[in-house]
Amino acid sequence: MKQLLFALSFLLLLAVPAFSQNIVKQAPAGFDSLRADILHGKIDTISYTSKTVGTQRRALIYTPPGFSKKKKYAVLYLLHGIGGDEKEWLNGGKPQLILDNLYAEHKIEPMIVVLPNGRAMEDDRAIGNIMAPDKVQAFATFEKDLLNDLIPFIEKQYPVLSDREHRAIAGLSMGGGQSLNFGLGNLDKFAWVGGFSSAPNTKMPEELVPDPEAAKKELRLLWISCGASDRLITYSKRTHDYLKEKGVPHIYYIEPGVHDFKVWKNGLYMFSQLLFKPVDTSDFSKYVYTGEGMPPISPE
Ligand code: FER
Repeated sequence: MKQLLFALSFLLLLAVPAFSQNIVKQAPAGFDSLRADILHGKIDTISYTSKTVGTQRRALIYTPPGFSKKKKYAVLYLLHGIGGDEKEWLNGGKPQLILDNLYAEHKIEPMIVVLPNGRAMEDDRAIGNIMAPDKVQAFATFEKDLLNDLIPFIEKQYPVLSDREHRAIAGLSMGGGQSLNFGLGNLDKFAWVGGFSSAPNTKMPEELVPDPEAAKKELRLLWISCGASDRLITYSKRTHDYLKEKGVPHIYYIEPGVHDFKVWKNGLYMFSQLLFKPVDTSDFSKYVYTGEGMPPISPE
């Protein structure tokens, strides 16, 4: 009996590393540190005419290391939360360092990242009562600004591939809700969609994905992640539950954490590595958090 137990625990010891090798890991320490020994992308501020709002509107744009006007790039539209503006990711998330480091390790495809201001109204600053109804409404209005004003501007001014297969949208919180709403609502425009800690502006699942068969056919990647201790997790969970019921492939990644940039930066780190590459949906089950601080969550 003792021998049997010994043999069994030995087998188990062998099995644990083999199992965890199949799990996609979170961002390692240093993923967001400035490295002096590598090439860096560039951040510029752009200004575009918005017919939707009737103003000139600002956005930031990150062009990757080695950017050349002679090449053509895929584009990721990366959206901020309710308390932020086009600079929120830059101030809180250091996306340029995360991406620079991933390029240095050949882990991502070349892409331009556009950081818009997702509050489409005349005064789009994150001041006063950020929860005021007109300000919240402006996050929905941004769908028109994005599709009719910003995307055409980017495609005119930058060397980008303009088909849906080369256009992604992702965001944090209000921007996560926007990404799910706009991405899934415009499958002819976006093949890659990600919501990090998506907010209550996320449409109800039946409205978000009224035609699961179309979503299955058109989406290359649908990413939904959230911190396990974020009180907004219900919006990700209800979306995941519906998608699972309807058999729409997606990654549902729950990690320890709250409603903050630790989760969003890791979301960008993991999501960006999947973009604009062949996708095997059978790999989606490898996105399970297995580190300390949380019991493993079944991908079911
Ligand atoms: C809300 C709670 C949170 C809400 C929006 C948020 C519009 C957004 C949070 C964020 O973007 O960080 O009730 O309603």
